[in-house]
Amino acid sequence: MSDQKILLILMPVFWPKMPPLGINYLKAFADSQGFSVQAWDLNNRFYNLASQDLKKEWLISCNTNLEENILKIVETTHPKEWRACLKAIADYDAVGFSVFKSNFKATQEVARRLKRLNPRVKILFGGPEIARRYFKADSKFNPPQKSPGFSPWDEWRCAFSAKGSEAPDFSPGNFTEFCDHVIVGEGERPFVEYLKKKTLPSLCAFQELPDLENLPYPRFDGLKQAVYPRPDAAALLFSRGCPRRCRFCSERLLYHSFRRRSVESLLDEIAFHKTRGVRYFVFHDSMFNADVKALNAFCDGVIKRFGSILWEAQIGVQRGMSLTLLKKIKKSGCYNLFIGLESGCDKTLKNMQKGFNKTEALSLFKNFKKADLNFGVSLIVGYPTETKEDFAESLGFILKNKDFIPKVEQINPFVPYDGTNVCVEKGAASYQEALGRMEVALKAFKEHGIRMTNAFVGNLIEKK
Ligand code: B12
Ligand code: SF4
Repeated sequence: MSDQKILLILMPVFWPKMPPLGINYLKAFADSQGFSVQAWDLNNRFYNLASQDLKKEWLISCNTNLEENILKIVETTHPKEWRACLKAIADYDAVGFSVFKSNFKATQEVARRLKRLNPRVKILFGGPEIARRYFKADSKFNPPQKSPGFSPWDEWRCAFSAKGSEAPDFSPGNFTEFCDHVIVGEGERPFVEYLKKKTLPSLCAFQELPDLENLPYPRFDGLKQAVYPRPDAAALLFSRGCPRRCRFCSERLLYHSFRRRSVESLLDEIAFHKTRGVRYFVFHDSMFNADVKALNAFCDGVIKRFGSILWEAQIGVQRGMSLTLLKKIKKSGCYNLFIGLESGCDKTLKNMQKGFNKTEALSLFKNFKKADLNFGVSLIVGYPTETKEDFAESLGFILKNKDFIPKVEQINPFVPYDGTNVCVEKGAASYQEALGRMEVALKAFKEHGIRMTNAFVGNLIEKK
């Protein structure tokens, strides 16, 4: 048991529709180790207080303007609530923030204020934006060189400058002013180490649990599902990481190793959610079918224990996805799958290191149709090696096979992500050209009656 008061926070702006997994997984793990910590979803709390117009803005991804101003907006529209909230946070001994690109600005600002209100409070930063900044500085981290009087910020900067790269940009302000410990990647181990020792190195990177077999799942103590806009839905994780190494992918950078939970534990979690009125199960795995055998066992387990449940997930084109398995997936209640196709051109697929070709993709899509499974594909246009001819081939593949591709779920121009290793070749499409290709594709999809998910069209393009 810790004698410290510990709080985990998710600041706005973030997707507000379901309880977030990050802080709640950390809480569940800490609880299982005998510690008592609180998890506050301030994103949801202030989303619920927002006006209808602001709520609409909240749902727009990459809404840079909102991301930069959200704290000001919250303070202006709900000053009393915000002041009380800040005061309550400052009363904790340690506060861990879950940091995404979309809440980075607000998180930094709150952390800075907390340090002013209570200089003794320890502040921890973890989450995907921290991982991105780690890779931005250097994908191969050098052990910090310690000398007396070194601050964590110096250690951090020194480690990166030793590699000749820039220190991560935590501007404005000095990092040490407001953050004591930075956790890159999976948080459970370093967080519990902090609870046990009341300290940590200034930077902990990729200290992963050896396996997730019986990883305690979030119980959302006392939290009513009704406070979320989708009260009948819950997010779940079967696995963390991805065994594939697609060049452009930022997901594969979040965890070093691919691990998954036991089927039994996942089924128990589903049973637990059913008692809370949850009907829709949304898997947040990077690649839900990375372990095809486990997927098979999951479907068998669902059918045996519940008959069927309503579920959706993101999968890859993968060998072993037999028609028998697809029919089982359907029988277990799957209502939608999101497939990372990315291109219909073999050269581009190879350059992306996707691990399959278009013939394999098409054969899987045809079997989806036979199994009556609903799905959509995601596409990237203007990948750095994609020539005009490659783009035409990719688009042609979608149009020719529209009877087997029910929906384009997501389409975006290629955007490089820190830490990924995309090779830019001579003659590569510029971002402007990529945007142009997206317009051409959208027009063609419309003309050919191909369905699209509007919210995911160009959703990685920064809105100013
Ligand atoms: C499902 C998902 C969505 C869903 C639902 C969002 C949701 N409610 O989570 C939807 C489709 C809506 C979505 C939308 C977007 N998403 Co999204 N999404 C995901 C995905 C696949 C899973 C999120 C999840 O539940 N993870 C599981 C939990 C357990 O992991 P976690 O939160 O990272 O927490 C762990 C660690 O990070 C760490 N940790 C986290 N916080 C803290 C705090 C402390 C103190 C410590 C010690 C540790 C720690 O420990 C936790 C447990 O191990 C992730 C990628 C991924 N595989 O995680 C992307 C991801 C979060 N999305 C991302 C992005 C960019 C977006 C979009 C902007 C665009 C898009 N099209 O994807 C929009 C933005 C929406 C919005 N307005 O906020 C990026 C964020 C990058 C960044 N630098 O912030 C990610 C990381 C994908 C990626 N690799 O680039 N997304
Ligand atoms: S299969 Fe998907 S999650 Fe895995 S590396 Fe490729 S793009 Fe990333």
